[in-house]
Amino acid sequence: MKKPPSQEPEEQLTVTPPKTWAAGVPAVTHALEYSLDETSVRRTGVTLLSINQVGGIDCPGCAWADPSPGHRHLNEYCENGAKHINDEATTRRITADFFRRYPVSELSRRSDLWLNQQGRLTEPMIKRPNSDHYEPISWHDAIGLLADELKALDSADEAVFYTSGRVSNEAAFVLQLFARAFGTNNLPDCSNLCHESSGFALHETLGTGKGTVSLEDIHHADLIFLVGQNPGTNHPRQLSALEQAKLNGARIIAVNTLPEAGLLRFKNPQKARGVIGRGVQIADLFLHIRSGGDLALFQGVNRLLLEAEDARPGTVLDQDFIRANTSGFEEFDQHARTIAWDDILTATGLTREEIENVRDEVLRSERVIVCWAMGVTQQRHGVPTIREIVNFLLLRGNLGKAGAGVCPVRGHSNVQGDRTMGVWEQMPDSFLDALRDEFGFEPPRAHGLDAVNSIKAMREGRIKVFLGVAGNFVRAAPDSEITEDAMRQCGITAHISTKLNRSHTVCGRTALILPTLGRTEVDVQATGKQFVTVENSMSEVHSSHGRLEPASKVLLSEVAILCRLADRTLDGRTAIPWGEFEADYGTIRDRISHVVPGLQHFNRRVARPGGIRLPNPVNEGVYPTPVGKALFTCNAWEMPQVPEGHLLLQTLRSHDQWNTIPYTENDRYRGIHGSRQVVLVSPQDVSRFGLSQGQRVDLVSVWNGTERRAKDFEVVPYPTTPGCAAAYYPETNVLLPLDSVAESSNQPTAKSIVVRLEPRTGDAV
Ligand SMILES: Nc1nc2c(c(=O)[nH]1)N[C@H]1C(S)=C(S)[C@@H](COP(=O)(O)OP(=O)(O)OC[C@H]3O[C@@H](n4cnc5c(=O)[nH]c(N)nc54)[C@H](O)[C@@H]3O)O[C@H]1N2
Ligand SMILES: Nc1nc2c(c(=O)[nH]1)N[C@H]1C(S)=C(S)[C@@H](COP(=O)(O)OP(=O)(O)OC[C@H]3O[C@@H](n4cnc5c(=O)[nH]c(N)nc54)[C@H](O)[C@@H]3O)O[C@H]1N2
Ligand code: SF4
Ligand SMILES: [Mo]
Repeated sequence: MKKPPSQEPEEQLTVTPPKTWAAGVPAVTHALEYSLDETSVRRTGVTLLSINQVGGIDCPGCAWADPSPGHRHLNEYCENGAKHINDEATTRRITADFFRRYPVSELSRRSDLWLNQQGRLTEPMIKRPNSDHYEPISWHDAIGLLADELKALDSADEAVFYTSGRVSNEAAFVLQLFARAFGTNNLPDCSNLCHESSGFALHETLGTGKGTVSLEDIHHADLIFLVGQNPGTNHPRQLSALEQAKLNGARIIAVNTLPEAGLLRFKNPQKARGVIGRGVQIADLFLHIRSGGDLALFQGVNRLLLEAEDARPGTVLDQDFIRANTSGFEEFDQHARTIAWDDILTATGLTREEIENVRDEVLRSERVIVCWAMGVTQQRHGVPTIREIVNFLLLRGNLGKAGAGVCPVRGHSNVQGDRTMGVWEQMPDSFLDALRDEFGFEPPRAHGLDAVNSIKAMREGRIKVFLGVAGNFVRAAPDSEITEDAMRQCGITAHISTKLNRSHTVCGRTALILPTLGRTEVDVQATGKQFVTVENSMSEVHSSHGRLEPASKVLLSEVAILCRLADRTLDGRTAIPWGEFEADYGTIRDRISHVVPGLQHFNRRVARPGGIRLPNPVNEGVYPTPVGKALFTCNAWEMPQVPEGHLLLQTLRSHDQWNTIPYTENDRYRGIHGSRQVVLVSPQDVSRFGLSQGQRVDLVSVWNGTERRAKDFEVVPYPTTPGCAAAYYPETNVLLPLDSVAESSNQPTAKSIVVRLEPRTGDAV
């Protein structure tokens, strides 16, 4: 067993020029270095070779899709996939001794990196009221205690069940079934913080919340937009798909506030030309946009397309498509022509010529795909921006045909599947009716609490029980200090987790750690070895089979913990066969077949190599909106108000982290090493504010007369758009006000925080 470090790392910041290409050999070497540091050679080999293979382990990293079964490489994973797998497969262990040694008060001051480095959790632990230590507890007592707390509530709505997209379909289905049979829709999830804006906008305009494209579509598109996403770091195998598209003649337009390495050039480590050659240029056009300017950009492009149609009627817009499949074109057309060019140019920071170049690329392309991620969704105008992207695609009939469509690029490996399984605080009545018919109980109909509203309810003392599954709520949520206070108001906080994180150290009066199997591990139940299923960003549902020996013999699977908890809490109040579900996950899938449209005969169909592709009605030419057509919309925006002397800060991921968990202090592609306490500022702003490289500053966010502070960051001059700054999440979540949310979706605006930089000497800039 490897020994974890006992001290926090003490490195110095060094800065080198940002990289201009992604992946290639250094990426592979780097992944192996990380693997071998964390695990043994044998465990590394076993896990890596089975990642993303038919009958193997689904990568627990991002939700990017796998090539079809006949087209997979022997190494069908990226550098970061290898890191995520090995972070779970580590041979380091946390035992009861660890918790005897470290009081919770000390653990709560440790860094996220250090907590994660301590290794896998191995046995259930409890922190009792008035104690500062976790101590061991049996599974029977731990689950019984949580069940008793739930049963003692005055209302089921005093409980909250948070989950991340790391859990399987089976665990997600069981979780939501339990919550609803118990009587609440309080099912906040990481999607509330991630692609909620996409779901809202797509539902409203297309009648379905999911992306419409497949990998094949990406390969055969003529033009692909990458808007507000960093594929080199966050979806590295997307670069292989983009490479393929380029070899087939596609053009790519990247829109970002940062010139990310993966947007510029890709060296594919699986191909000789990627190892020794210059690789493939990714973006043909790079638009260095101002933060939040994407809505204005697409409005500008749309207006130019309408004017091009005026000049050459019948040649630009797909009039037949618009007539047959859409509604609201006339209003949209009128509105689009009223938007002032000056406003578009100010909001985007681009020149008119750059936007005209986009129009020209579009006019040359029959099949267009727009991909986007957090740069778009985590904005005040995230929902209208995506609606405008839909307007853009509808104008030329770029939906419901091969090589075209919408591609919200999902984060967690099963975040889309969790929603399909009913993990959402606002599931429609059709789903709740199906649950009722299948299981014979009446699910609650009132919408539950999402992530932001859960924090508000906890703060007000309205939540007594918090159960977190597979995430790190305290660090993922905005306004860290407020969120931590809110958690401490709960009577009991419990977490089903694989590794130690900050949420375990910010406790209710009582706290439970319920350690669980990871996706890489063999899961044996009463009827034998089990597998689970997940759904990727392209609506493909397939199986994942754990291969490794569990980190401890004591671990239970997520499904087992949830089924036992449900059984003990509901005391036979429903006829749901929790024991059968735990013994044989196939019986859960049978019931999913009856509840979730598109998954009929789930067990039989998922056994096929490649699994099941869920139908998307848009690809059948069906738009299940209230009017039965895709909707054009008129979208208004206001410029974010950034007072003089302030910047718009985005909080983002480094190359070496998985969400709330940094793996190291480095961000290789951006040339930052040895520290995450950095703020990236454009050279223009560095000189405008009289700052210098390496200067220490506090970041102070201002919001409705209140201030929040993140202390002691070093300034790094970086080619971000002037007026915009960037710093890492979760260290800067303390700056993100709980009330600063996207319109309609209530998603925190993690890419748009108004800040000023205050030199540590105390003089404000
Ligand atoms: N290695 C690794 N992979 C991951 C994750 C991880 O933490 N580590 N997390 C997973 C998860 S859950 C998710 S949701 C995804 C996230 O994937 P991304 O969305 O790629 O992640 P972020 O780091 O948040 O980066 C957002 C990008 O948007 C850009 N941006 C910011 N503001 C704007 C803007 O106003 N306009 C435009 N056009 N661009 C802007 C930023 O410069 C950055 O390139 O990644 C998934 N994959
Ligand atoms: N400021 C800011 N905040 C953000 C974002 C941002 O860009 N900026 N991004 C948001 C986004 S997109 C997301 S998705 C959220 C992510 O938020 P979460 O999904 O809540 O956070 P993670 O960091 O993925 O959770 C890590 C923990 O999951 C547990 N875990 C890992 N694997 C397993 C498993 O197999 N089973 C179980 N039971 N537990 C497991 C481990 O204990 C680990 O410590 O953060 C959001 N918050
Ligand atoms: S691209 Fe995403 S799913 Fe694929 S191997 Fe990398 S992290 Fe895993
Ligand atoms: Mo996410």
